[in-house]
Amino acid sequence: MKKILTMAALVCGLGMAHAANPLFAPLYTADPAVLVDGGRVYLFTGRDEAEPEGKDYVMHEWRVFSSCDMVNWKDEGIPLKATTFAWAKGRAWASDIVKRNGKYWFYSTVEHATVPGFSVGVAVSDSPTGPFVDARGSALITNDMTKQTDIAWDDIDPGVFVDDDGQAYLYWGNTVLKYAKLKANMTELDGPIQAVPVANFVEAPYLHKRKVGGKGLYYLSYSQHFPEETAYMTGPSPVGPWSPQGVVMERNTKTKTIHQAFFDFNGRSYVAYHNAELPGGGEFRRSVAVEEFSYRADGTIPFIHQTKAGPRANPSAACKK
Ligand code: FUB
Repeated sequence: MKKILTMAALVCGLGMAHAANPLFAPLYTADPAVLVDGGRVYLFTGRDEAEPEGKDYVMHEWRVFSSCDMVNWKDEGIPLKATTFAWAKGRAWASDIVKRNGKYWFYSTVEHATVPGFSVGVAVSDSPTGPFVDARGSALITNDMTKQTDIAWDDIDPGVFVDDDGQAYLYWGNTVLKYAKLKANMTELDGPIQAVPVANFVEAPYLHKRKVGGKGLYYLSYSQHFPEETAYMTGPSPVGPWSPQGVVMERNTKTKTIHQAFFDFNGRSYVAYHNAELPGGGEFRRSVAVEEFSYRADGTIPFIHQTKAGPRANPSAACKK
């Protein structure tokens, strides 16, 4: 089946599409998450299936695409669906992925079937392209575990990060930013859920780290305001204290969300995000895109403009074909 999809995709230009933003036409995709592994970049997305006049997200599955050069992308299929989580009602919203001890851990938003509201599940696989299975058999975070707001969608958008000392952190949230440590098994929280006051925070928290001036600098990026723009803060540890650094990507014109993921691949730096610039795109028919950028010498991120051209070719000699 996967082979047939790949052939079909080749014919319609998806299987090894030339990178020009937005990526992955004719699919509508959203909420990028990125893993670099074996010299190859794996870009995970949600899939928007709303009709042109749709009034809400229709999202049942996640997709994964991979590239050795940021220009040619291979459709790796559907690594998991909302139905992978038997306790979920559906709604395959934003996700994030990390590799630990040779396994791939996928944290994702889904609506819970019995605990009202959205929740976070964790799935695991031996391969970045799946198939993934539910790692717990139950939600990791449910709406009733957090009390800062009454809204049903405040426990969405997990962003996972494993620090060099092996400690894993999960950030998530809508309206209120939250985080918790994860145990080494990656399937249990390790300590209390902490709320982080961030002015204008909406959603899509994403933690990454770089070495700047010989020291680790932590970047916590997120969507702020609505319609959303991408902002970030920096800090000396995975839990701050955080210094606001401002806006790095402008809001979209055809959808109110933007959902970023920062990553380095083969010596260059990138941000993945979504807009709705594919033909027929709109609020619930979004499309993932990628931009290359360079950090300033002091580690700060410059304002990044959305482009139609997308990244330059960056062939990775280490890429496992
Ligand atoms: O895709 C559904 C929701 O829209 C995500 O969870 C948010 O980040 C926003 O992009």
